[in-house]
Amino acid sequence: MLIGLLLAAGCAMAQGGGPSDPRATRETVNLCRHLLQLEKKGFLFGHQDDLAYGVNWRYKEGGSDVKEVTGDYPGLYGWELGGLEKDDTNNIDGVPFKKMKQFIREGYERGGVITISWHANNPQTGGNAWDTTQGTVSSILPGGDKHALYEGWLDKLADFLLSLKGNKGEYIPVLFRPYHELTGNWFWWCRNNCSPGQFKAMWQFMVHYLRDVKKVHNVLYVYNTADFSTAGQYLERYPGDSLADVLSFDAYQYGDPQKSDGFVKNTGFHLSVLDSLGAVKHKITALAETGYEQVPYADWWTETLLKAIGGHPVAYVLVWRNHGYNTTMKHMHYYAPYKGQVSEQDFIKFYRLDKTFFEKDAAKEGMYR
Ligand code: BMA
Repeated sequence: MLIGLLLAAGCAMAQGGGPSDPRATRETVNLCRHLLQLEKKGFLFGHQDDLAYGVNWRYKEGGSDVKEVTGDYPGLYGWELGGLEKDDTNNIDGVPFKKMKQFIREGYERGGVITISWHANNPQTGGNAWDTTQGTVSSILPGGDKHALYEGWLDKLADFLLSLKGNKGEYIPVLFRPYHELTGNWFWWCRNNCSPGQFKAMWQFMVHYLRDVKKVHNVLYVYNTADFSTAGQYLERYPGDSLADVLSFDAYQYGDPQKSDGFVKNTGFHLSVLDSLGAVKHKITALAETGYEQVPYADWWTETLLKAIGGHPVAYVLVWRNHGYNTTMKHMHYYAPYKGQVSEQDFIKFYRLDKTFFEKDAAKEGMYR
């Protein structure tokens, strides 16, 4: 039995396509393989904070704007850990961590997939994730004066990840997307705040600490950039194939897609770079965050987003959260339609396509089997 398992694992490694963690749990290995397979047929549709709140509701049993429109939940759920490092009860967007864990379990048990981001505070200054004080990354590296503090944050992260268990006691696999949009200039881990070497060292330490010290083996690591212009630039801060499982980027629609095809063209270009890198490295590819705030163009789903994705083999596409009216921003902040929203009908069309996998399709696929 053991020899059989070892041979199977060896075989997966030889063919490529297995997770970067040689000790990944069975469900994590299966999820990794399935996502790679899925890319040939279509992609999971994801939504941030889907089960917690929507444009016109908050914490309602069974609530989901996506489900209200399509009759089905998204195939992928995005959750956010900002605030966990401070032992806050709620995350930075007001989601209680206790509830988040329940939502994660519910989505997983129905067959959905989980991805997690982390807008962690600036460990050097105590400011928020958008505090770009120079020197922060070097301060948390081994030997840095905030290293011990940061290790404590990783302890909390590990506790969270290891607390996610399914009905049979198995760990729930998570697509973890730390240090996201790393080619931007707006977070403390971004390109303008550290050298490629420092970024890689930070990533290497995190994975080593979670895997080897904390024994976290239910994670697929998502490498995630903002804009980039060449494959070389995309990979400049890539930590290595043994430390990442998904190649992804974030891209949003701004302006009117009927006047400019910039989003379709740029996203298509970025995806073509990921296609070739993914094929060579046997890595999953994804559009990890996207959307058009308030979706004011009625046909955005099939006429813009779908065209941007084109024939590119992406495993998932996630749109950001349906906050509703945002008092800080002083406008409506949402990315998925709700009942009565102008793009509702087009979203239903998008839902019905063979290549979009919402939760019922994901469950049929059996992402963890
Ligand atoms: C941003 C906005 C913010 C939010 C942050 C982290 O895009 O949605 O309101 O706090 O993401 O989720």
